[in-house]
Amino acid sequence: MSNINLSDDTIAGISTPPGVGGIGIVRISGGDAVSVAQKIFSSPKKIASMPSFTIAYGFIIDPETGEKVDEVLLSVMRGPKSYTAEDVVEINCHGGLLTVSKTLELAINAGAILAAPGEFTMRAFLNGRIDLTQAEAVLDIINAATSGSGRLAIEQLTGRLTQHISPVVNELVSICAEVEAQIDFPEDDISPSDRSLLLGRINSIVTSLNALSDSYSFGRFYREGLSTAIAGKPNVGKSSLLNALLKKDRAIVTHLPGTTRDTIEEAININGLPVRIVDTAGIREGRELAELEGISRSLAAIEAASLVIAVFDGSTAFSPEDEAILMATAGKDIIIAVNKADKTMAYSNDFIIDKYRQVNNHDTVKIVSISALTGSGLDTLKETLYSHVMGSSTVEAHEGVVVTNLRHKTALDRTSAALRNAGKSLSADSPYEITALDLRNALNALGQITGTITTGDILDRIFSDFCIGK
Ligand SMILES: Nc1nc2c(ncn2[C@@H]2O[C@H](COP(=O)(O)OP(=O)(O)OP(=O)(O)O)[C@@H](O)[C@H]2O)c(=O)[nH]1
Ligand SMILES: [Mg+2]
Repeated sequence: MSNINLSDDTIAGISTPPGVGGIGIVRISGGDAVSVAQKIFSSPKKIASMPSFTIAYGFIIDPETGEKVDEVLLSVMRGPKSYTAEDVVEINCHGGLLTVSKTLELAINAGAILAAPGEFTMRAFLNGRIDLTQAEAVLDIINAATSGSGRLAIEQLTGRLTQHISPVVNELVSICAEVEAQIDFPEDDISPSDRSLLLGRINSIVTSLNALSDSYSFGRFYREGLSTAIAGKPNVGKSSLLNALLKKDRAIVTHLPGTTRDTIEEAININGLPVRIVDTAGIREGRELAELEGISRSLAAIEAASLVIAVFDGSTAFSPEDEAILMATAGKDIIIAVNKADKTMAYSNDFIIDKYRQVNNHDTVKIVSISALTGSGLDTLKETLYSHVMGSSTVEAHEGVVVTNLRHKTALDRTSAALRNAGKSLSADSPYEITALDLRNALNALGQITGTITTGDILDRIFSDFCIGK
C-alpha cells in the first residue's frame, strides 16, 4: 500500500481478478467518480440523477471515436455510504480482459488516476469508515483459503478485535491520566493503597492482553494452515495417505521402498480448517546420496511441523525402523496412523501404544487405524486432526476473539512488556515520569492495532474524562 495518493484524486481500478469471467468490474471512487463515468457511459439515464444504490443499463463508449466498447450495468453509491466513503461508480462489463481494461483505460483518459494496490480500502480507512484491523481483515477475506479463515476475517472486519480492545484502551488512558496528574500535582502523592490498586489494574490488563496474544497460535492455524508432516519408514503408505486426503494422485506411489525423494506440500480443508500437509521421504538407513538428502529433508519437515502423522504399516511386523520413527518424533504432537487396515494386522494398537509410551511421556495417545487404499478410517483421522487443533487452543478463554495477524500480536506483546515496566517502576517508587512514560509506550503500542490512537487523541481523552482541578 505504498505510494498512496492522499489527494482528492478520483481513482479507478479493475476489482475482479485477471482472466476471463462472467463479468469484470471497473470501480471508480472519488469526488469526480460520477462525472468521469458519465464521459464514457451512454444511456438514457444521466448518472448524476440516479439515486444512490441504483443500477443503470447502457454502453461504454470511447468518447474520441464514438465506438461502443461494451454493454454494461453501471451502479452508483454515493459517499459517505459507500465502500470508500466517497462517491463510487462500479461498471459491470462482460468478462474478458479486453473490454474491462479498455473501460479502465477510458476512465483514466476521462480524468481518473490508476488506483494503487489496496487504495480503495486505504481510502475507507483514511476516511474513517473502517479501522486498521478492519482494513487488514478485508485483505484476509480476499486471501482466505477456507470457510473457517473467512469467518475469522469477517468477524475482524466487523470490528470484533477493536471492540475487545477499546475498553482496555479506555482503562489504560484513565490509569495514565491518574499517574500523569501526580507529575503536575506532586503534593497529592498516591497513597500506598491507591498505588496497589493501580498495580492491580495494570496487572489485570496484562493478563487479558496475554490471553489475546496467546490466541495467535490458534489464529495462525486459520490464516496459514496447520503444518502437518506425514512421517514413517519407507513403503508404509505415506504418499498414498497424502493422495487419499487430497482425493487426487499428487504423489507418486509404488510398491518399492524409497519412492518419495523430496518433500511435497499440499493444502487440504478439514471442517473449514486449512491444513498444510507435507509428504516426506521414508526414513531408514540411507542407501544413496539422493535418498540421504531426502531423509534429511524429512527430518527437517518433522522438526518444522506443528503436528506429525506417524504412519506405520500394520500388516508387517513392527521393526527397528518403526521404532526410529517414534524416536524421531519424540516430544512432538503426533497422531499415530496404523495403515493397511484392509490387510491382516501383524500387531495390535495396544502394542504400538506401549512402544510410543517408552519414548514419549504424553498421557493421551492419539491412534487411528486407516487404509489409504480403501479410505477406511480417514474420516476419523481428519476428526482427530481437527480436535487436536481445537483442543490445543485457548479460544474459549477470550470469548472467541482470535488474533490472526502477526502485527496485532506484536503490538499486544509490546503493550504487555511496557505495562510490566510500568508496574515495576510503580512498585519501586520511581519518579512518576518514568511510570507515565511506560504507560504512554503501552498506549502507543496498543493504539497501533486499530491505528486510531495518536498523541493528540490521548491528550484530548485525558482532558475530557479526567477533571484535573479536582
Ligand atoms: N493394502 C494396502 N496397500 C497400501 C495401503 N497404502 C499404501 N499401500 C501400498 O503400499 C505401497 C507403498 O505406498 P506409498 O504410498 O508409495 O508408500 P510411502 O510410505 O510413500 O513410501 P516411500 O515414499 O517409499 O517412503 C504401494 O504399493 C501402495 O499401493 C493400504 O492402505 N493398504
Ligand atoms: Mg512416498
